[in-house]
Amino acid sequence: MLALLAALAAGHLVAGFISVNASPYLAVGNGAIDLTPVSLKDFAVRTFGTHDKLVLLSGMAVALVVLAALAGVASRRSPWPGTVVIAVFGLVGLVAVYQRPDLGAVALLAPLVSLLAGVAVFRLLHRAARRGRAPVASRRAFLLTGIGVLAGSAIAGAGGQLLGSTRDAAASRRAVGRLVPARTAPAIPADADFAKLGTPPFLTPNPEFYRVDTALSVPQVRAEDWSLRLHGMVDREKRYGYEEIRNRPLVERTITMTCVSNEVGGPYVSTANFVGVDLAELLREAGVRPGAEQLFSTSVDGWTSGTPVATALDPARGAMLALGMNGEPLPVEHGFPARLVVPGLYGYVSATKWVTDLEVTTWRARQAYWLKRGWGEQAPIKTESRIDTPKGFATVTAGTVRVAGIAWAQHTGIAKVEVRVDNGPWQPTTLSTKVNDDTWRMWWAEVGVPAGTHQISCRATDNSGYTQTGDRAGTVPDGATGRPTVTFTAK
Ligand SMILES: Nc1nc2c(c(=O)[nH]1)N[C@H]1C(S)=C(S)[C@@H](COP(=O)(O)O)O[C@H]1N2
Ligand SMILES: [Mo]
Repeated sequence: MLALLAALAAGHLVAGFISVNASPYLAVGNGAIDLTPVSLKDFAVRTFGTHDKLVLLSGMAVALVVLAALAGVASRRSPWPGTVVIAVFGLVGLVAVYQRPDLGAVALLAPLVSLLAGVAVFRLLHRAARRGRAPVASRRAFLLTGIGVLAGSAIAGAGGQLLGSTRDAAASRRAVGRLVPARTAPAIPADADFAKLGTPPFLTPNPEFYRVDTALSVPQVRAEDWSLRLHGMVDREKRYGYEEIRNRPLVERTITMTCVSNEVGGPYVSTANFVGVDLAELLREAGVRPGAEQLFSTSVDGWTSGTPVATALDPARGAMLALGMNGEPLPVEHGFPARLVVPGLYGYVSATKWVTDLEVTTWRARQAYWLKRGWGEQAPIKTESRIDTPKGFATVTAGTVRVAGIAWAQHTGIAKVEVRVDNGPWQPTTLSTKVNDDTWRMWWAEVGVPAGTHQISCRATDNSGYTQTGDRAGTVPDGATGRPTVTFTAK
């Protein structure tokens, strides 16, 4: 177990000079995420929510420690079982780092050093444990070597962490300063939410904005190192730097983002003022060739997404290359220095964070990350609603009960929301003041409820006349449907 610790710490130290993602432990975790079948990923998100990554890392730690302990026991006589096990761990780390699209060959040094350090330390400890005939002498030698290994590992691990953090994006983000839009979004009216009646606030504060991505360690990209390449089926290939983009006239738009993994009633929906440039403008500068279908975007960590070119080009859509969010540069976990935001499309087909490459292409030529894993190619956000008050299994006073929540139908707009108690008649609700059709709408109502246990459900109707279906569907392949229902008790 000590040799394992030494191996991981040595790898982490070397990764500190190259990239945290070269750290063998993180690389193996990231590899595991990419290999996870959709059903298991869905289960993990459902069960552990945003703690899914912590659960994965802890699970890996437990598995490694158990295997290392068994290998140690098996090595009582000969050092070979332990040597082989630690070398196999090292090889797994090498493969995981090799597979990463964002790391060059130099990054292989981290798992390589990890492997060598693991084997060397294990042999050293093994020899110390068996030195001399007297058990006391060997115990003392082992203890001293063990303490040395422990101290060395702590220093190496902390050193790697420190080195890695000096290369992180936080300082670069602070240096960006204020991003001043030439065209600001209209101010949010006071009655755009019913926060006092139990809905979320209209704009989601950045720390509360939902977060979904496959990155175990948040990609650290400094604005000064960032560039965006625009190529493929275009007349003129382009490359933009951060200053070039930020010095263009910036626009600000209020947009509600939604994740396709959001279950009915789920939390993966949030709203922000995004600041950036029109994606359509960049595409027009490059000159999109006829026959182009897909805007294939790639993140610095290799994650990919495919957006219909027609949607990205539509001036009425307002697709953005965003640099800022709610008056600040994008938080690092939301894609600093730059990301895509396309109103009306689920995030996995539109919202690439840490975006560095845009390729104009066809659907046949390229398959994006989640498309390869069984999710849909086309994924407009479905008209949905959520009940925020009362909470599930709450106890309220019988009589008049206040119900409040949100509804969204991005790019179409919400026309009305209705509620009903048990299987009673649908009743109207009061809608908040509209901000724009790309954002959620809040609603509230008062309903009469006698004492007892009841269910409240709601349904939204959008501006196309469509009323959200009561048919339940899961999130795979293109978004959940069904009516949100809350069970509560009136006394
Ligand atoms: N690089 C990268 N970008 C990504 C993802 C990802 O896994 N990696 N996930 C997408 C998904 S599924 C969603 S719903 C949105 C979430 O954006 P947020 O975390 O800022 O809310 O980002 C999208 N962009
Ligand atoms: Mo998502």
